[in-house]
Amino acid sequence: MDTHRVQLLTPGGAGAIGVLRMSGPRADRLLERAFQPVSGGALATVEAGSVRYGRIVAAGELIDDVLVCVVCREPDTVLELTCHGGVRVVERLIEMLGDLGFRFCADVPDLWSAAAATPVERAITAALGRARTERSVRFLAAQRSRLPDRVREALTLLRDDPSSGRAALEALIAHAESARRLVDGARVVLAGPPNAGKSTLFNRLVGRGAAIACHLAGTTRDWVRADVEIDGFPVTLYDTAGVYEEAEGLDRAAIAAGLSQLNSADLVIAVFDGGAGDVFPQAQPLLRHLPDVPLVACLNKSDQWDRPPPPRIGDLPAVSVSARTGDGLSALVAAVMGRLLDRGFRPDEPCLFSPEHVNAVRDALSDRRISGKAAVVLAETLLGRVFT
Ligand SMILES: Nc1nc2c(ncn2[C@@H]2O[C@H](COP(=O)(O)OP(=O)(O)OP(=O)(O)O)[C@@H](O)[C@H]2O)c(=O)[nH]1
Ligand SMILES: [Mg+2]
Repeated sequence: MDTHRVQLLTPGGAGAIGVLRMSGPRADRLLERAFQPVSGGALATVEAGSVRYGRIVAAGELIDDVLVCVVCREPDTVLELTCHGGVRVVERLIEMLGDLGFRFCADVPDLWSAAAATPVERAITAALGRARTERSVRFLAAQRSRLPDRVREALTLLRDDPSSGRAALEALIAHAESARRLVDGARVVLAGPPNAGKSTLFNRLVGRGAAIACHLAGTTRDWVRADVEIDGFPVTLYDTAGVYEEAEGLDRAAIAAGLSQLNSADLVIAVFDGGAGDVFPQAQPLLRHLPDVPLVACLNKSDQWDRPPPPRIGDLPAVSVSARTGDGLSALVAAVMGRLLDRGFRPDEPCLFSPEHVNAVRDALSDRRISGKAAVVLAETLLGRVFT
């Protein structure tokens, strides 16, 4: 019988996690034979929209730690199982689900409609498929259970009580940038004068010798990139050539290539040699080229200092580190997180993160015609097109 189906919503082996979608009248009861919840009751008693964390165990073998979301129970029971993304793990789960009575089928779009997923739900599931860290997955799992309802509530409120509806929509986009970074990762660029220790710091943050570090100034030419996890946060980290004014020829080209990365950065970590006398003059060539992006300044080589330099560069507060020994790294990570995530951002609170949705809400809220009844109609039409 083909009444119970499983589909793989994520590309094989491309993300840190995999998402399997199961549907059928007794999908929850079938999965229960292999799912051991760590907390909470049986899947059949779980409210639609809720998530359970637990283990998949088959014939005494632990296959994976997973999140199971009961997406809906009408017109069919639909479950989403979020597992680790390795090819073998996903294959093993599909095989196990086959033993339980789920037929594997490859046509994904059909399932989207079966679950009547809204664009918001689709955005969350798609993001789960490319999430790189557990922290991102946890954020998305929380959104999966709360965001669609909160969007629906805000739209209803907008019709009945426009000013409360506006406030509810504003709350949904208040921390959208933080959420986007947590979902899709942040671009963080290391920049500064030659020989300041950028490549050494890059290697320490990456956890391996990905960039060449050397006592000779001008070692880094082409910028180097690595995907890393910093405090559970997905980051694409760039190491760039040292910036100085008198550079010519190849050196100048290398500096220009590195500086071009700054324009699209979410954050720049400016690295200086804290032991090389007054830091302010050595900071000038970089500061002159710095676009308007958040900055964390760092005074490196603290293991060499006889006397600590002032913890500022001009007006800019700076964190002391030793890329060589790792001293001060946790303070640097805290400063980085403080710039990548807004102070008020709560990962378990509903928050829109997809730029398309955030822009639709911004457009609706900023439309000049928003006042009185016309506003309600306009906002509802605009938002309805995107969210329902
Ligand atoms: N004592 C000490 N030396 C360091 C530290 N960080 C880097 N160095 C040394 O400083 C020199 C330059 O380090 P790099 O990491 O290559 O510096 P860079 O900023 O990438 O240099 P360019 O690529 O030339 O711009 C090397 O000899 C490193 O071993 C540190 O924290 N303490
Ligand atoms: Mg370098």
